[in-house]
Amino acid sequence: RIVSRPSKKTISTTLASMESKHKMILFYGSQTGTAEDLATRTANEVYANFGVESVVADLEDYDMTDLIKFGESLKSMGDEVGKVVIGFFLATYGEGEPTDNAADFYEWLMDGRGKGEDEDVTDIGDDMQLEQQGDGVHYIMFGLGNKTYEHFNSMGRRVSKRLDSIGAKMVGIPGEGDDDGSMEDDFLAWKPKVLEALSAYYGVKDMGGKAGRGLAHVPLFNLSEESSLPDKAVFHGELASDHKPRRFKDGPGGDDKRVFVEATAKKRILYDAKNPLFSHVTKSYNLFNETVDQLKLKPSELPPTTPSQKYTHDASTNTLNIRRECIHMEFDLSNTGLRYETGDHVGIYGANSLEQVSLLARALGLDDAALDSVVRVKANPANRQSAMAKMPFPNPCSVRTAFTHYLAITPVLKQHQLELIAKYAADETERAMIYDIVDNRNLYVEKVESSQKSMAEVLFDFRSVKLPLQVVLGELLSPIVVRYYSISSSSKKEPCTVSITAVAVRYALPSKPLMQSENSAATLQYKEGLVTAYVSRLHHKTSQLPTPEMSADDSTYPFPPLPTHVPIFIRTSSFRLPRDASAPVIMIGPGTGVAPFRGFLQERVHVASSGALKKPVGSTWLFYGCRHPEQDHLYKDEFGSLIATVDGWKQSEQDAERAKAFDLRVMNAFSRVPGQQKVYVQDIVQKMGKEVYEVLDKMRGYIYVCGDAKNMAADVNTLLHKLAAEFGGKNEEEAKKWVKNLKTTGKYHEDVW
Ligand code: FAD
Ligand code: 2AM
Repeated sequence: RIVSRPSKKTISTTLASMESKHKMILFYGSQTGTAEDLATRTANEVYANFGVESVVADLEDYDMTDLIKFGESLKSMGDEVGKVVIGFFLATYGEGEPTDNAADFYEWLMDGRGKGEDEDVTDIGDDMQLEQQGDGVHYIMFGLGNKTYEHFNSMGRRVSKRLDSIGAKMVGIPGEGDDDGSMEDDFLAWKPKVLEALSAYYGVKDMGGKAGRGLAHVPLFNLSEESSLPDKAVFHGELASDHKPRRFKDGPGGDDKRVFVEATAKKRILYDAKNPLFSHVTKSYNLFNETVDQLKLKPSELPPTTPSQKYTHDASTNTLNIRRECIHMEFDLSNTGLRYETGDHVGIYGANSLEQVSLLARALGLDDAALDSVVRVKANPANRQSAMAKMPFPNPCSVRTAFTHYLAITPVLKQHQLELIAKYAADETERAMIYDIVDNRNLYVEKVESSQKSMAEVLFDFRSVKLPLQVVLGELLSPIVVRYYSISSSSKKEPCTVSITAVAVRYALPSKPLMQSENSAATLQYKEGLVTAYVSRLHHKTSQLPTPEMSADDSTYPFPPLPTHVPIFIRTSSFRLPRDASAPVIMIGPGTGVAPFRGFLQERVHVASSGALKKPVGSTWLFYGCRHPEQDHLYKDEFGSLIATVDGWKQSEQDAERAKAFDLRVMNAFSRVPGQQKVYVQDIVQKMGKEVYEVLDKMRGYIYVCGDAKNMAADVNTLLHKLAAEFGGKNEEEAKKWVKNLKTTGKYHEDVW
């Protein structure tokens, strides 16, 4: 089905609209916004340091076949018209794949083919070869990846190799960021080297760094107040990609003024990251809500507010008890045209809490009237980067809306943000202290990063800093980025519902005021994750919903939709059950890693119960791990009743055939039962090592691993090598090959984070 898409821009037209002699376009292939953020920071520095205008661009918005044409035209023009550098900031996603917005570019570059504006793949010439057609293109490359994945940074590496092979030339050295270590450190190490190389290539003097500190900051945007706009012309948290108020249907009422375009039979809407569906929550319940993590406090360390859902403070023992909470939440897809497959991910945009917004407002000295004033972000003619800069969020909107729905106001402040803040410090001692932190990575880690100080917390420490609102809104704060969740429902069983299984991120860290002496006492600051805190707020707001037990009663289901709309979209994954349901599957998913396997189990039982299969469903083994059987055991009853269903079939004469090979088992590992040894999932897999090996080696079996990437998935991978040695008699090389072969033949899948 063709869905309208905006026409693509070209490199040539963008370059033609830029004024400086030398120019730069920085393309990003971003899944969570980090690549875009690093591209933007590089663009700003290139402009500030060299006066070279730099545009940041989404690969998806451009017809990248122009890369070749423009290389040729540049060659024929010669250097006197100015030099152009193309930047690539490319994240590697999953098992060495491009991010969604880089997929077309990648396919074209590798194959010499491109996608046109519609769905068709348009060949640029029959099987056109790009060999040597990149001659004239100069580029810089920063790849973003994670060393725990086998295909570390394969996008950056493969694209560089391909560009070099067609004659393009890299300026400076390639950057490689490792999310498992510190992306920020890797970027900061690469940046000065590439700036030096750019300075040499453009033949311009570097005016940036410390030399630029004496210069006043020229804001990228101006703000105008729009006090008389009707409500309908104002954004209230919608996430439209075109950044223009549209004519909407009426909103859902209540205090939520956002308005939504809904798909109809006539008009299909393509819901994606840039245009999410505002979905109703149809069900929500706690899988656990335990008081566990206990932190001893001094009386002075009591956090400012005590929302009872998240933590409690025991004054008699001065203990902060943080609740661990896991939420099962369901979203409605009915009548939206939006579909998913079991194993896909759902992207969710969160919103900041009232408390966080008020805290930042206080730090900035904004009263309620200022927070509710409607503003429009406009290009600042005094800053040449401005005309081409992307609007930071859909506006006009109120400052409160921007802080609530669009901007990430809680993350730890980064060094480059502090550098900009320093320009607005009136007090010299404070300014010097900020620059000390900016110039000394260790000091930054000790003073800011280790306590995850947010913008509000930093501003409370530096009282002489007076930030103009347009700098806060337009430059200092980054947009809220989407978080992904493994869908925990089966599309076959529940085609119109996606569910998530999310554990709330909550912790407390000691924090000291930045301007106080070394010996001053630290206070404990309570912190929480943006999207899981939002999901938890939604859950507690919606906990008047029927409980899961009631949902078994058909008369109470489906529930009336709540006046709650959550921006979501579906991201396709390759984490799929085998097409042939008779193939045996082994699933390993401790903690919330069990999420997709709830969907897998539902699906296997559903297809077996449909009776449509020629062959019985194959063995289905889930290895699950958690801390304690009575505390955080997810979906215990639900899995128990699925097993009971299959056992029931086995007992019945009529159904015994379909259940014959359907060996459905859930095996548990508990790691924190007092008086017992810690048991992890890989321990119980090892106990069944021979059977597991045989399922994979002899019975066309599949293995799926979901959850923690850093330790668990790596440990399971190591175990598979051990099983191949122990039960397959393989030496190290052969075991490696065996595991690799499982992966390349699509028998070994990981969904890890
Ligand atoms: P954020 O605001 O992003 O905060 C998290 C950050 O807080 C961390 O990165 C860290 O910097 C900081 N932090 C956290 N704890 C501490 C601490 N103790 N000390 C210092 N700093 C700390 N999550 C699920 O719950 N269920 C799923 O099914 C699931 N599936 C996923 C699938 C994929 C493909 C991916 C990529 C992720 C998945 N996640 C899942 C993780 C999820 O996307 C979010 O990352 C997670 O929920 C946290 O988001 P948040 O916005 O609440 O926290
Ligand atoms: P722990 O926190 O008690 O160490 C879900 O988080 C479960 O995964 C918990 O029981 C946790 O145990 C366990 N876990 C922690 N590290 C693990 C690892 N490397 N491999 C497997 N399970 C692990």
